[in-house]
Amino acid sequence: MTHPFFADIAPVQYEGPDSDNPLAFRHYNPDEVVMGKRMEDHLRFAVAYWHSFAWEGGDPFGGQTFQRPWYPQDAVENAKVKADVAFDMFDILGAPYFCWHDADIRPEGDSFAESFDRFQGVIDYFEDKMSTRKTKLLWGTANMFGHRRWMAGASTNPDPDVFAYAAATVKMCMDATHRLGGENYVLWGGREGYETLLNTDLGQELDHMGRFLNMVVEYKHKIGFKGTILVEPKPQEPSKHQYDFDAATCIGFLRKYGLENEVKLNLEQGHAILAGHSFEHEIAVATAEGMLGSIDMNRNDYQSGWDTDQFPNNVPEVALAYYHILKSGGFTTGGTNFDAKLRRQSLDAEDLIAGHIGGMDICARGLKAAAAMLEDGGLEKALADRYAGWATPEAKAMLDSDFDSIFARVHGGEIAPEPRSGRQEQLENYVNRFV
Ligand code: XLS
Ligand code: NI
Ligand code: NI
Repeated sequence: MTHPFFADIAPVQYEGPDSDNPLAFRHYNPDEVVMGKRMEDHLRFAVAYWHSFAWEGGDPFGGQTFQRPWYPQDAVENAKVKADVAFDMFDILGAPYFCWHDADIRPEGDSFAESFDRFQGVIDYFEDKMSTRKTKLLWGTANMFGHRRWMAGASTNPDPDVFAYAAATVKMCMDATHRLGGENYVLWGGREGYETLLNTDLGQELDHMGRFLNMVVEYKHKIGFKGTILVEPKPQEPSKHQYDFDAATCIGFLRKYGLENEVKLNLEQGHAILAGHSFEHEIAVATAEGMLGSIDMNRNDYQSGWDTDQFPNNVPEVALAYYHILKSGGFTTGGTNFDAKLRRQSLDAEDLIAGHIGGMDICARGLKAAAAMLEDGGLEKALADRYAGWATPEAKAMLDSDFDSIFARVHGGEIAPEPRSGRQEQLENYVNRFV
């Protein structure tokens, strides 16, 4: 412990499902082997610096509710206090990874150069800590949505000076991610979208975003960064419409700009819900294209219509998400980042720990349920049965034939479709045996 903030809280241990200790893991047991791999290596949990340490409890109607020893955050010396407390929390949780934006870790300076120097100072401090601690960097990213300069976008800004500022910012963040051994670099286009088409040249903005992302990839290769470049879909908020709407939109965008072999997706539960999808839909779209990179695990409120970034607490939903992840082979460089924050009334140090324990336990239960379903093979078998017709030589040959020959077979009576049950209720009952 380097700071008294968490001094009353011991490192969290796995105590099993019967434990009534509120600060113990009941399901997340890092060393337990699931489908041939340690749970910690499957899930690859990360703590999000912004929600846990930078966000002060504000909402659109009121400001700061938290009181933390690293406030005010615009004081340079407090960045180190914040880092001390953050690394204490990583140790308490046994978190294998963390993630940051530049803006989370240093106060903004009066010029780019001043912000840069402050940022470098914190990265040095992180590097020093990381040399003796276990927590590694899952990904770094740039906050190009908070400051007023970004109000009309970063790479999609009508002002080329803002494009330039964005390029310099991303270079800085990629360099730092590379230096800290980060395993991915994320771009979430917070204001890469528009408020009104009345003042927006949508085609030009998309071209600029495509060129910018190509510059990211060119720079990755230039510096020898071996991590994965990820884009994070979200349909709206803060922009009315965001160009990275959902997984399918991003994949189309990446193909259009020749990036499909270079960039993968970081999918977030809450963003899937905002786009009108389920989380497993987004994951299935990405895995079908070989483009799943990493996930931002949280939960969105199903009524509110904005991004509530709560800790997950629904095992059946999480289980289906991990089912699709495991089915596609699991994470490589990616992981499970808790892009989740406390509620603004949850004031205590203990709440931060409890939020993460709950999220980690829910994910562990989901992972175990997903693994059990895969090992049992019931869904796979049902899928194979449903598509069995396509395994026949006639069906395969049909795909290489043409409409005229197919017409002849159908018209001649050789083919007469017989509808079969989709068995949805039976499959839902099956899933419920595991969750
Ligand atoms: C916001 C996004 C953000 C990204 C990183 O909605 O989820 O937190 O994950 O910029
Ligand atoms: Ni989000
Ligand atoms: Ni996110």
